[in-house]
Amino acid sequence: MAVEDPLPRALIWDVDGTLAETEHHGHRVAFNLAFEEAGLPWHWDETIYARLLEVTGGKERLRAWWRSVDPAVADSEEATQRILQLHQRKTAHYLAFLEQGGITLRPGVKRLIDAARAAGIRQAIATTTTPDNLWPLLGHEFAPLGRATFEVIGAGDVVAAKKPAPDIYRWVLERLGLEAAQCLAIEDSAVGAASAVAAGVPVLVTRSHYTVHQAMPPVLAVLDSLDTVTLSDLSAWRLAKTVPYSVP
Ligand code: XBP
Ligand code: MG
Repeated sequence: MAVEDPLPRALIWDVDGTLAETEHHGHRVAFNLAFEEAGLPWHWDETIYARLLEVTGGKERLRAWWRSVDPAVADSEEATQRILQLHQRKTAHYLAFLEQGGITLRPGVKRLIDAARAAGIRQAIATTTTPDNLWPLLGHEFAPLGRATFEVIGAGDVVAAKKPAPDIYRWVLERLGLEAAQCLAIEDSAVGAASAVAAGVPVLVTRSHYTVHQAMPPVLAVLDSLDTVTLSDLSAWRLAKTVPYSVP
């Protein structure tokens, strides 16, 4: 289907790395605190974490790590329980960082959302992160509307197959009642962009701390920040790249 309107009907936002730089001083440090607390000799430095980010979802990331260090135990019931406990503690540490105001929106995000809203463009979220991680960020950074800034929020385990599977984008599209080509996804990573592309949603990439060197799938544009992006830019990119985005 050709893109008919130059402006998208909805923006679908990724969270980690896109709305905010949450991984490096946020999730990664929170995982390491949970490991220390549990007496585990694990530490995810920047190099290890960059590789682990290929696996989306914290629980899934823990399982992938466990398989690499102790494959005989990693898929046991005991490991499953341990992963749930570690993930709960990691979430608590991450929430503490958010409450302390240590994680804020990336440049240009709020301005673009405000401009889009003023132009009647709907806002949604498609993320693999745990919903609890969202509420303090949205409450602080999008006050006074808070989470109501986003009409549809698809997060965490609402779909079984996380990014790069298209499921979370399909879940959000269904609730928006829009077709993929009518929307624009904003992502920071190759796995996130692949998820949107697989659902047929055109993508704008704003690269983040861990994704600057990643090779991206076919997207409208790859930027280092949304700082100077305008609604006219969004229209121009969408019109220039009509052909690859037929609905699968
Ligand atoms: C990024 C992720 C998340 C976070 C951790 O998701 O992979 O898993 O690293 O979140 P996105 P949880 O970029 O799609 O927002 O530990 O809560 O799963
Ligand atoms: Mg991301």
